[in-house]
Formats: sequence, structure tokens, C-alpha cells
Amino acid sequence: MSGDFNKKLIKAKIQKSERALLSGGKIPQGQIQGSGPANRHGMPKLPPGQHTVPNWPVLDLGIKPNIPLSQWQLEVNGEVENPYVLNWGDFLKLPQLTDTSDFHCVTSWSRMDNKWTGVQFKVLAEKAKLKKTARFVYVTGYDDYSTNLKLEEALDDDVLLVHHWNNQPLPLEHGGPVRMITPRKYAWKGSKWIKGITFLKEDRLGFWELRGYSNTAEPWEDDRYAQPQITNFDP
Ligand SMILES: Nc1nc2c(c(=O)[nH]1)N[C@H]1C(S)=C(S)[C@@H](COP(=O)(O)O)O[C@H]1N2
Ligand SMILES: [Mo]
Repeated sequence: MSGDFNKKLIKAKIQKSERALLSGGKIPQGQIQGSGPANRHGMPKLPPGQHTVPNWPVLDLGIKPNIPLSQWQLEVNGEVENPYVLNWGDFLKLPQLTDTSDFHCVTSWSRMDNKWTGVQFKVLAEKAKLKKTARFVYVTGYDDYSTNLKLEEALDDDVLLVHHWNNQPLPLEHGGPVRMITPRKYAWKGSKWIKGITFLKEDRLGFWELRGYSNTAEPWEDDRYAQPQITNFDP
């Protein structure tokens, strides 16, 4: 499958993050102060350097895996007492939540007020019965994408594995049937086409975290880029 990756696109993104780092890690158009009413996280609704878009752009690695619901599985494992695999029916039987939140892409667009329906990450974590040693989370997608979070960040109330967006099934190009969303982090921290969640003792960098995106990824701190540890795509 790795032959299908859009290496040109990945290379261009790495180069962009390297250039941005040279200019201080901020995006070149400069700092725009967030405006609008404070959201429920006590922050301006729009993070610095972001602009809102009415549409929803699609970003991926050049692959859009099409997983039939009959074959869809989510595997949860690692530093847990109760590792498990869910099929589609199991997933829908978990408590479902509808929540409205914003989506901030590192490339500077934000799509505000998305109505999401899905399962809270923390529900999946509780079901797994975390060991005390679980401190980090590593998430993988059906396209072999990966990303990572601190456990406490992943347990935020608004971190969801969503299957509906604005009352419609999540479109394939946006990660359907199920993707993760991380409204308080840049959007690359939420894997589309989610396949696996592993709880870890130590942090493990994901696809973009290895290739020049910030590990902490704080939108309200304009925290976008970091020194890349890998500069090519080498699966
Ligand atoms: N599995 C997977 N998840 C992914 C990505 C990807 O390439 N593969 N791209 C990330 C990036 S960089 C962004 S900005 C968002 C884009 O989500 P969207 O295409 O729905 O806008 O998904 C993130 N999650
Ligand atoms: Mo992105």
C-alpha cells in the first residue's frame, strides 16, 4: 500500500514546515489575534494565525481507504487490563454523544461549529481499564497514518471518535466510517479512518510529529512546527 503514498505532497509539507521553522515557527502571514466570544475552553474561539472557511478542505496522504462496515474493526490495546477489538455493531452500542466544536488545520484554515456524533475517547479508555503505566496514546489509521497524544489530552470531553458530521454520515474523504477529532489541538492529531488505539508508557511520535509538525500542537500558542526527525517517506 505504501507505493500509493503521495510522496511529492508529503515532501512539500515537510519543506514547508522546515521553512516555517526558519522564520520562527510561525506561519508567514503573521499573528492575527483570535477574536470572537471566548469558547467553553476559556480561549478566543479563533486561534492566532487561523482564518475561517465555509467549506471543509480534504487533506490526506494520497490514499482514501474504503473499509466496508462489515470489515471495519477498532483495536484497543497496550497498557490496559482489558484489550479489545470492536466491530461496527459493538461500536454503535457504546454511549453516543453529539457535540459541536471547531476544527483547526495547521495550514491555517479553521472550520467552525461542526456538529459531531460519535463515542467519547474516554469511554473507550474506561472500557479498556487503563493500567497506571498508561501515559500516552498512539493512534493509527487504515491508511497507515499515525499520530500521538498525551493521555490527559486524549481524555478531554470533546475528543471523540465520530461517524456523523452535521447530521450526515462522515464522508469517506473526511475519514469515514470513523475518525477521531481533537478540537483543542491542530487537526492532524485526529486520525481519519481510525483503526487502532494503543496506550503507552512512553511517548511515540506519529507520522507528522516525526516529519516536522509540533508534538504538542497547541493552536492557541501558534505551536505548529518542530525540527523534523525524518525528511523522507520511508514506511
Ligand atoms: N488517517 C489519516 N488521518 C489524518 C490525515 C491523514 O493523512 N490520514 N491527515 C491529518 C491532517 S494533516 C489533517 S489537517 C486532518 C484533515 O482532515 P480533513 O481531510 O477531514 O479536513 O486529518 C488528519 N488526520
Ligand atoms: Mo494538516
